[in-house]
Amino acid sequence: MVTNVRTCLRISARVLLLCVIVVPVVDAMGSRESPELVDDVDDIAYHPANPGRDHEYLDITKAWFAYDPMTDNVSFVLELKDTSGLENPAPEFMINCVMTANGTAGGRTEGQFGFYLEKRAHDPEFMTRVAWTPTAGGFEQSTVAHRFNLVFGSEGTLEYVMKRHDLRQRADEVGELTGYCAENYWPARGVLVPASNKDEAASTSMYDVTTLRPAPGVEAPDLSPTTSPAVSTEAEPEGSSPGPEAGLFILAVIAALSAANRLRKVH
Ligand SMILES: [Ca+2]
Repeated sequence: MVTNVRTCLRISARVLLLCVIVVPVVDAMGSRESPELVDDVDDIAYHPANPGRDHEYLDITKAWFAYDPMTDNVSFVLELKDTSGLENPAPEFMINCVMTANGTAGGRTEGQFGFYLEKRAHDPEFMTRVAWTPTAGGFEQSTVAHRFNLVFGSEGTLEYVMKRHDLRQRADEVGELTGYCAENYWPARGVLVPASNKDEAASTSMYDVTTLRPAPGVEAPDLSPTTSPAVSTEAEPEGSSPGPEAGLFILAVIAALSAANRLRKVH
């Protein structure tokens, strides 16, 4: 019996040593336990003219960038208090989540990443987009390929999975997150109540995307759609997506024509 125990201990020690040798050194990014952004809970600003209440999918609680050394992918994750309401949201609400992160190189801001989610009123589809807007070069946006996952439930998340290579082409560091989740009420098509329910959040942390190390043997990052029960959308070809800005523009035009309201035009 004692001999067996000693044998097991020797084997365990060798396995542990092997693990220490094989596992690469990875500079961790963020996680749910170590987020970049932490925002108050139950701090949605509900507008008196907007009938939406208890819409906890607007309540931003955390956000972080995560790194997967097995795929060499980087994910931006936005945690909301409860995303259950997004499984079957009331059609009268147009829902937007917009988060931006600065991209820097050598301490200089090179541009801004934008992470977008939009569900138009009377349309059950969710649209997502990741865009890069350079500081120089006429501020012309480009689309960053991504895979989107929406996890429903308490502390549910919006996740944008991207190739680290695509981030590194544009910046060495990402961070300084700022943005919001908001909704507008459209009781009927073309009739907008211009009053938003909204939660805003921001942080100043930065992540370095150059010093991360992929696992040995990683060659082709996988951005193929998952088969999980969560909502998943494929990356859209560059230039083919109308994007949330286009959606807002269309909504603004319809509202102006129908209600003669003066609305802000968003490009
Ligand atoms: Ca919040």
